[in-house]
Amino acid sequence: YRFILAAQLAEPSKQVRKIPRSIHDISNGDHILGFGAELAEDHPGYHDEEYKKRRSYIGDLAKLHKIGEPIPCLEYTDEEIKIWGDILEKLTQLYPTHACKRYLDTFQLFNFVPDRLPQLQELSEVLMMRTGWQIRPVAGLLHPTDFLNALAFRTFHSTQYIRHGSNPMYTPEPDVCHEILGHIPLLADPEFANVAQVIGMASLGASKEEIWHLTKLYWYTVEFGTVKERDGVKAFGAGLLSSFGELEHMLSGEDGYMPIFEDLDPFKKLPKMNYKDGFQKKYFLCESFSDVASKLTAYARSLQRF
Ligand code: NLE
Ligand code: FE2
Repeated sequence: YRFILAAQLAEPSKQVRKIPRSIHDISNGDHILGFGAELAEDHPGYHDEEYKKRRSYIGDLAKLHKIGEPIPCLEYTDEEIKIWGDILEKLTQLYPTHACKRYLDTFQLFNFVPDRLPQLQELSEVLMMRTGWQIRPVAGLLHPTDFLNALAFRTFHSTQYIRHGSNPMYTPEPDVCHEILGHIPLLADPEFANVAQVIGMASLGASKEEIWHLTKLYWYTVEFGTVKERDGVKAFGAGLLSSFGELEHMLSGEDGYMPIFEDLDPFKKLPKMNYKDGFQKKYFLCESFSDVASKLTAYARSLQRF
């Protein structure tokens, strides 16, 4: 996957992108990276024609979606609901000991149950009421510029297909379980929701280098961030909170090596992101939730866009 991403991130031409003035100026279909229609050979769903068909169908629906219209309801199959239910059950066993307090608080707002895979539309309505955020469906991993820019308009791009059933404990790419269990709860937290918007605002009109740095900051916090709490290290990153394999690994080093924890300095050069090689080897650790918020805000403000 990493190869595909690297190739696609090397911008095809030096075209200058217009700075979006509203969410309507951002396309959810023009710049989909990797994972999209074509699955790489090492993807668990590569040999599964049914799976590929289902994903394209769901992805095509996302491309047709217009801002302001309700997100289409998907009728999930029993197989898909079972994957969701298994993941939810495993994760809810780990959350009390592995998830940060803020997440535990917002998670319970949603009353997720194993036998029903929630619809993005109803989750978007909850977010709209609580923090003014909306969800927009997307076919796959969006180019970082579009993805980050949309955060400025309190819009979160979310996939709607589910991961392949052969490896429910971990997937390298976003899927609907990652979005719903990883991202949506914390977007209902007013402080977190504001910080996410601030990252987005900093990305409007940002140079390629600035976008890269913001993407890494996003990656090491919103996706894989950890925070100190009285009884130990807890996860607030969505990539951890949606993967019971990685969530366990974060604390136990299950698969043979203990991860390293490092303090986050948003002004320092951050390590290369690891999309492909499984669990992260290093996590960035923050003192508290408000420490994360003030660090990200300080960096975003330093770009002087707002
Ligand atoms: N590894 C995560 C999971 O299995 O849910 C997804 C990460 C997406 C960046
Ligand atoms: Fe994510």
